[in-house]
Amino acid sequence: MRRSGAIAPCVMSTLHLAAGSKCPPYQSGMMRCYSMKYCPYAKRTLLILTAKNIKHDIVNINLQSKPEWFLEKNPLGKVPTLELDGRLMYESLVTCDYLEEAYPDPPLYPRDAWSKGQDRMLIELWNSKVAFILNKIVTAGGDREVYSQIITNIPEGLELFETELTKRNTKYFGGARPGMLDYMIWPWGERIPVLLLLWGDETAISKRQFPKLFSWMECMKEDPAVKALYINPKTYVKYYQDRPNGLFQFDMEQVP
Ligand SMILES: N[C@@H](CCC(=O)N[C@@H](CS)C(=O)NCC(=O)O)C(=O)O
Repeated sequence: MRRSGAIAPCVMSTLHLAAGSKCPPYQSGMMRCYSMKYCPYAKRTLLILTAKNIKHDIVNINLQSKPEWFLEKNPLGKVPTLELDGRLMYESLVTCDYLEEAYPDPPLYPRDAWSKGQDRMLIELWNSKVAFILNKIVTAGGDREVYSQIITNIPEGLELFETELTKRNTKYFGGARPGMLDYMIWPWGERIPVLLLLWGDETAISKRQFPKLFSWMECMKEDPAVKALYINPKTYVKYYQDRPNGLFQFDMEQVP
């Protein structure tokens, strides 16, 4: 079974390209991912490309000023979008399932059909019970009222995953190694420590409440694909704090 090494199989990554730019030349046979550095959905696809060691390039898109050529590739104008020899595919879960089928090594879903269905179901559960809410909180732009209304809903979602990890009694949802479910939910796991820094609310989501999930987060940070794409909490905080002022710092360096 092949696992990704420490070096990400990304051969090129552009600054975020805006309207009026030219699409970088496409190299025949190369998988390309149109992305945005701070998009959790695009991160899903990048995690799978990296975990499966699929050689790819990344063309980053300025989502505030989308290039005309990008809208021709994806009428929804959203990242992630995959391109392979003139063919295009979008929607994070669709692209990740495609990558799993087209590049089966290492397998990221359980073999058993029922277990695979369960993992897919849990991804959907995370989408609506955790990801959706977390997206709202981190983009609340300092509005404490919005924050306090939404924060009460997150523990209910996280509780389901704490229980699931307890039931599975494994390091990762995928067992001894991260699987598709781990990678699909990680982009929001990476943002949980951001809440504390953004809102200074230590009690909102704590290790005491969610011991299994917190230890899962620590283990995820050791995974080579996660490490290669990791963005630290301080960098997210800077990105999210500037956003409400109309400053989208897509290209900023990581905050040390
Ligand atoms: N359901 C989509 C969501 C993707 C998405 O919303 N991406 C955001 C960036 S995080 C985007 O491209 N937004 C641009 C827009 O909506 O105009 C997926 O899973 O891929």
